[in-house]
Amino acid sequence: MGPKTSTARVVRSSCRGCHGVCQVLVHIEGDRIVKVKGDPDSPTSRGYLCPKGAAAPEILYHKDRLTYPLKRAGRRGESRWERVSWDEAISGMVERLDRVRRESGSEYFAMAQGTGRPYTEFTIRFANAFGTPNFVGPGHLCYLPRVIASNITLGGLPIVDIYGFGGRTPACIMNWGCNHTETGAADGMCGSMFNRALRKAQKVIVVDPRRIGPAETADHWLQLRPGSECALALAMINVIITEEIYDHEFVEKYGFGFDRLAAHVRPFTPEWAEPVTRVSAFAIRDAARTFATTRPAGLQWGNGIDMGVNSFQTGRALLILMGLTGSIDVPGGNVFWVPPKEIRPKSPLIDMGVAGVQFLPPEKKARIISGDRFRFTPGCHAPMFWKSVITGEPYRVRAMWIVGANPLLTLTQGLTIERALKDYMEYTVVSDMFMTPTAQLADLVLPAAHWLEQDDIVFMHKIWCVLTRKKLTQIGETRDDRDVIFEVAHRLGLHDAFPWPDRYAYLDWLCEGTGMRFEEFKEKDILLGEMRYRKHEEGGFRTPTGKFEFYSTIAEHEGRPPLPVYVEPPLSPVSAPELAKEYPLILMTGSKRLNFFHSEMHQVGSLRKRRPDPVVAIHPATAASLGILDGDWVWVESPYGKVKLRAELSDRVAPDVVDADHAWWYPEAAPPDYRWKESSVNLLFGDEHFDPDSGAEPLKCYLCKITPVT
Ligand SMILES: Nc1nc2c(c(=O)[nH]1)N[C@H]1C(S)=C(S)[C@@H](COP(=O)(O)OP(=O)(O)OC[C@H]3O[C@@H](n4cnc5c(=O)[nH]c(N)nc54)[C@H](O)[C@@H]3O)O[C@H]1N2
Ligand SMILES: Nc1nc2c(c(=O)[nH]1)N[C@H]1C(S)=C(S)[C@@H](COP(=O)(O)OP(=O)(O)OC[C@H]3O[C@@H](n4cnc5c(=O)[nH]c(N)nc54)[C@H](O)[C@@H]3O)O[C@H]1N2
Ligand code: SF4
Ligand SMILES: [Mo]
Repeated sequence: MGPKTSTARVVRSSCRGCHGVCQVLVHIEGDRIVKVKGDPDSPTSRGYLCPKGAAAPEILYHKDRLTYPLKRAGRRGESRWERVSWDEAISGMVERLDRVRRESGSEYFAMAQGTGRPYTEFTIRFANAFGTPNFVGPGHLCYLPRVIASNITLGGLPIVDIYGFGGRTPACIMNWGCNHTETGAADGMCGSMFNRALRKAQKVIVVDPRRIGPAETADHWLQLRPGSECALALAMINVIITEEIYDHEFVEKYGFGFDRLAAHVRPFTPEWAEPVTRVSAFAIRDAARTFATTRPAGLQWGNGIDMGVNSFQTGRALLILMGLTGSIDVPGGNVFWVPPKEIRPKSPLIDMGVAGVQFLPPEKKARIISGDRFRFTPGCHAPMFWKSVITGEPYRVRAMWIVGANPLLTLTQGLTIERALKDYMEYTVVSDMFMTPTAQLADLVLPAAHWLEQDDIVFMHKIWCVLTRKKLTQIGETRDDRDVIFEVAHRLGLHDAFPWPDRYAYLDWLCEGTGMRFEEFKEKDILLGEMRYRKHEEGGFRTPTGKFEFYSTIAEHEGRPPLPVYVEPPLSPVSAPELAKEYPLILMTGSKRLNFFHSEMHQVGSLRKRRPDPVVAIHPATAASLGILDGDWVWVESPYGKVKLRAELSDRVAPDVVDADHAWWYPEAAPPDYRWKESSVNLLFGDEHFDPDSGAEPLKCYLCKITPVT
């Protein structure tokens, strides 16, 4: 770094290295961003900064950043590109999309996105305005199972009250299939604030097949068999009802269908659950008692429950635990944050059905590729979508726009996706900050702005506050995705859905209630909502009965089980004992790592240094029996594929469970492949097992075998 100049300054902003609720201080010298630090005065994150946040300048200025639009020059996937102007890029795109719309109909265009990002409401808005129901993303295996279960049960997704505006944080925290120590700012809260709440709690229960950080000091660590969590939850419900340690007042006043629940769970005793979950009946009883009697209690859940064939029902069972213990919307329980009322909610212009469940209207449902196979899932089920591009059934989409996703790596069926993009899709646009194996198969690649290049009002998770983000620099010709979406929408004549002249007018409109334009509002840094608890005491819950539905009337109406039932994972030692003889290990994948964000940041030196290779954690005894030493390269093989990772001997997993990193590619290797097929664990999954409600896939409970690479 050069000497400090007189133009050195520090600007407050908010990080977006992950789902982003950490406020940061950005150090700028001249026109160069030199450092990002945590903001000690931030009420959301209190100075916390993870390595991804600290690496922001390194990412921003990375030599591999895409800095101007690229048009395919050679054959598709040949990695020959020609630089074009933005005007040429967008004109070409508009012409193609318009042609597809005129010739075939708007559903022949698909919009794809990865995880939730700052522009999410715009990609969905664009798809809706264009008229396509085919919105494709990873939601079916991330977050959506929990969102749907929550909407159906109590009209919205409750969040653990770790910030404690009602004067207290939870006395008991049950941390279930979630690892905030590594995942930082997921689900609208900062991981370090979650850890602080854990330290303050009298009792901590961790439910995780791995001995994660918080399990070390927890009062109860239930090391369940991956995929068996619904059975465990049912047994806890059984204990809490049988021993009458539930919150009678909440159940009687605000609950619906309690008696039917009580009858339903009678057979699901801890003794029933013990062989299913591998957690002793004693430990289940003990933890259930702690959770029900140490109030207020908060239940923090995560991806551990999203990736199974039973995810929706598991979500329902966990919500029932929250309801039984009267934790809903009480200080220190599981609450609904109240965002600042001066800010308009960002709206994706989506069709909302009963109780906030996003049922598509019949005419759209009739046109969506995935039909109504997964009753509760909005958008198009990704695995069905990619398959349809190859088979042409029920029809073949002709063009797509992938904004911020790397589906070759992060979804299953990467080889199908590769073929679909390479050989069948007529026209693909990818917007990204970097070239990726997916972007290499596009016809047009658009360079996206990094968060240090974005002006924004930040409230993806609609929590208790709104943050501001500031555009502090400009690298090459990168553009904010939302500006590009605006321009494409306007040129396609979609003015009804995009009535603002540009995105800044939209930002002004969002903060109109503050009496400020965005330029002024930007300087506020943060705006807090005014928290109110027990909102159901006035208005009830947003469900058909107005109650907390232990018994789901919506599920019943849709012909789905109205009370949670346990379903064994399709590939497990129990359901597939013959297969398990050849593939004896239970495979968990995608436990997130602090230094990467899915397939992102593998090209960032300071982050890659912390984990240079993809890793699979194996119990030392198992490794010894296989002749594997710590650090050896090994093959991880399922009936569907085989990938190479490095063994890490770890007694954090059970002897027959292994835990493999997901979304690995080697940005330093040659394009267009970057050796992505070598180590991407998502190549190990078949395409026949889905949760019938949410469409989720069993990415955290599969079968594999491991052999040394010789
Ligand atoms: N086996 C297994 N697979 C998993 C998981 C697992 O646990 N196990 N986890 C799943 C989960 S939870 C999710 S959400 C998905 C994530 O799936 P994805 O969202 O596809 O994953 P990423 O690698 O984060 O992002 C893809 C691309 O977005 C680009 N990007 C980042 N920010 C921006 C931006 O602002 N604009 C644009 N245009 N591009 C941007 C990145 O450079 C990257 O190339 O993966 C899922 N895949
Ligand atoms: N550093 C970093 N942060 C991230 C991300 C990232 O890629 N990197 N991704 C972001 C995204 S999109 C998301 S969705 C969140 C996810 O955040 P988390 O929910 O914390 O994600 P995971 O690490 O996938 O899974 C959490 C835990 O589930 C456990 N688990 C696996 N199988 C089972 C099971 O069968 N039952 C139970 N009870 N537990 C199980 C795993 O051992 C793991 O400890 O993180 C976000 N934050
Ligand atoms: S946890 Fe997420 S928001 Fe916070 S510093 Fe890290 S990357 Fe940024
Ligand atoms: Mo996710």
